[in-house]
Amino acid sequence: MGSTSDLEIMSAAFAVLDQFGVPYEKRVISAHRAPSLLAEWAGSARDRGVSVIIAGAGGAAHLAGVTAAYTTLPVIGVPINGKAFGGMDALLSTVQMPSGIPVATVAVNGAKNAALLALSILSVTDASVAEKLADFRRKQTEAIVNTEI
Ligand code: RP5
Repeated sequence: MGSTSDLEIMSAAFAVLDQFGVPYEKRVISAHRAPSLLAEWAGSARDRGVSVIIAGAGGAAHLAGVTAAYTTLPVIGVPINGKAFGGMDALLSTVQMPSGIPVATVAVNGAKNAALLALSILSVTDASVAEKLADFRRKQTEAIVNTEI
């Protein structure tokens, strides 16, 4: 994420990954305030064994896009609702990538779905994650079927 001020929103992603028992790196790296560190971190991610990157940032949210520029790993962008525009600034900054450098952008503050999408990507080659995802969906459906109002 771009700042510790994003931590509260991004915690929803950590909760999902913890629930699924999937290990992850958790870093604050700003595309604007620490660009060299971002280049080094994203550029070496595949060699460290990272499979998917989730990048959450608000405002002029260039984190996901710049991260995607430094790696061919899948990058999922989470636009964060900061102090202005209801997060529309971050949404457009994250989603409107130039052709050739994709970012899979989830909803504003959609950190939970970002983690679930990352797990879906992992599930292509990891049967254990695939089974846990299927179980998650089963329970989610059951909860709705059993809802009484
Ligand atoms: C972005 O600027 C960060 O991702 C954060 O959402 C926003 C504000 O950062 P702080 O000024 O709170 O550190 O780069």
